[in-house]
Amino acid sequence: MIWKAEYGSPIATSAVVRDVEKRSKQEVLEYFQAEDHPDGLSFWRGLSMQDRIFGLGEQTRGINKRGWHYESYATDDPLHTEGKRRLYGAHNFFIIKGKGSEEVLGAFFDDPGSVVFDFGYTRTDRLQVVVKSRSVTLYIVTGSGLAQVVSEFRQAIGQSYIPPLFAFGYQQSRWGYQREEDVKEAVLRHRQFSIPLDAVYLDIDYMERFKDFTIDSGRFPDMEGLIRQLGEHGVKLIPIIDAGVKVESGYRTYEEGVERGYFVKTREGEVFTGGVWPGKSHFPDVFSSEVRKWFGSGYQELIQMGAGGFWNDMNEPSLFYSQDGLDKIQAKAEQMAAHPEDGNLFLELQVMMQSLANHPEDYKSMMHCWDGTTIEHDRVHNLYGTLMTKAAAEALERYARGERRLLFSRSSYIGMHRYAGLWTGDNCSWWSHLKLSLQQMPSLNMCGFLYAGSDIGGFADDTTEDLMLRWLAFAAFVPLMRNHSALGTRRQEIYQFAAADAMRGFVKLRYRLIPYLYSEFVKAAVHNRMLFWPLGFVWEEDERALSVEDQLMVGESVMIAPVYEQNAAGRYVYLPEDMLLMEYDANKETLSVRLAKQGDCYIEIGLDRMVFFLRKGHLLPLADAAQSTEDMNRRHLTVYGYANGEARYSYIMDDGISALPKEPLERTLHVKEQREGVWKLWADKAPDGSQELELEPGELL
Ligand code: MIG
Repeated sequence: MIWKAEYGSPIATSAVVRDVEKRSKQEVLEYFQAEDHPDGLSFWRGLSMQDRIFGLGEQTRGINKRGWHYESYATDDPLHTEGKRRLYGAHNFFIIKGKGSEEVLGAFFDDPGSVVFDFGYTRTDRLQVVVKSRSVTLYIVTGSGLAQVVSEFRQAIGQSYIPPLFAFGYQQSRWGYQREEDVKEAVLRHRQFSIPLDAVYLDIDYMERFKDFTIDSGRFPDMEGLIRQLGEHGVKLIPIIDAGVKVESGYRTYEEGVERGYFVKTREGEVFTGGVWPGKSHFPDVFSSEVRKWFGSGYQELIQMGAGGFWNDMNEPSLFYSQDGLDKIQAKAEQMAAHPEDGNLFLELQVMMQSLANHPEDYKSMMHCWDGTTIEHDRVHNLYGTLMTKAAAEALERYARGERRLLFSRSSYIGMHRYAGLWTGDNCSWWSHLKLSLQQMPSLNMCGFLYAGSDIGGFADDTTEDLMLRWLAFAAFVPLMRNHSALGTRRQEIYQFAAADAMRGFVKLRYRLIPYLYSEFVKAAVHNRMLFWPLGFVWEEDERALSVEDQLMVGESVMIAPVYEQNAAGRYVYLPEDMLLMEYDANKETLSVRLAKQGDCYIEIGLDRMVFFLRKGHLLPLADAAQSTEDMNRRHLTVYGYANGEARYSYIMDDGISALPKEPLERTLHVKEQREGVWKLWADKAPDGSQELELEPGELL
């Protein structure tokens, strides 16, 4: 059941696309007390000891969000430590699950300004949400179970973005590929080392002085040729686009934007200037559909050259500085120079420097024109990245000839999940961030974001070989499997490491998993389900399962339990039921299986091993490894099953690139064997019109 109540004058964010019944505020009182608060409109309710809270999409901390306070205010903060409260996205949906058979409650606070979620932080027995603007559409979702509440919500916000098949392949990126040769070399070395690869990325250095929609012809003399050449290796090229447009006379995007009044303005009606990578920059006012169309047309050239898609960066929007902020700092520095005896001035200057970026005053001085109405940026801050990405998605629809292309963004609001994915921004090469990535995936799925992933190996700081191995083993199950790292950090392409063989082994396992991952992904999108499930969402009556923070179900058949601690020789795993333990040896590229009993067990997992589990009664189709998705044979499958009697699996096989029909091609893998135990079977017959992919009798393991 889903319904809504409105407070103040809510903003139409387009997060929800289905008609939802509107009820009176009175009815909300059963779930939340609404009252005035110095910081906004407050909604609170008591928390019992047993209440668990899930959701909030891209945020810090665990799967159970209880015990901390979070804020939705999209922020470019590259240090995602435990004490942080804001990341790049704003995903205001959460679920409260009480003990036992109590009703499960979901709530979506639909407002694009600042919203604070105090989940038992100020008072451990209280949950409080404060909406700064005092205007919000509150959606109440109720149901008897966690999974049911999620799918009710997901239905209301519309079907998630489904990227092309190649987006499920392995992808290589590095802030530091500065020239065409760097890109070619990366691809070539993957091929030389037989490391499967489907995409390589361009970071800001391909542009001419960081100008959107330009190509530095010195460093990339023949972009179209490069894209063609990479294509011959089965590799797509994915360029970055930033939100800020460089102020430079003669630069077309700048000139046009100024001339037509397409940039964000100040309160005084001047064009707003903020400093980002290109130096002084203006920001396209993507709240207007006309501006989106114009900004989107900038993507056209690269789309037509054959770029595989785009990643939209810096769209919180991130501001390094504003002129105003710089002026104040300069004045303070001069004051300090004049009064060297006053140590306080130094501290004041230091504080000013530290708060120069993404300054609240700057966001307050930016103004948008939305459907003819002028609106302060701060009021709608969390929608900026979403609308920039909408411009790109609309451009892909116009120019990509009905093909699906890859698109993901750094900043997002619920609603963007319908046309793009996201990556979780600037993590670090820390073990804690491997765990964070695992915990973010199900939370993102609850909010509609299925196509997501974190920078493998970590973006900032130097990675280590063991971290890379463990991260790849986990990311083999993550839709966006991209190795990305920052300028100046240790190189972390797989071929840089002595353990390259084992790393390649994990990537090959990923390719074997693609038929399963793609099927589970498409079904999750079409049927409004999650791809990553915390165990408690599947075994809701199991109190132990409900508190597991470091294992996930991936789709219907597989449970993963990644190792995320340095020097660990293995880990404890909780099995809610008997399962088939599958152990992959990344050096030998072999899978072995054994039965694992319900309960807790310690499992040794060497650095070159990945252990995962197959649920009883479910099937796991695996392909043969391939160098790219283009080379994959998705009809030739090896199917693992742990069951007693018949089993079915609904398998998705389309061309992976054309726009998906509403009902994608689902075929059934049907195991008719009645033998008890663990099967390994083969399917390689084309379904010739029938909806079943026949399985050949296999071996009993
Ligand atoms: O201020 O384009 O999150 O992935 O490599 C840094 C350079 C700007 C931030 C992105 C990161 C990217 C980097 N960008």
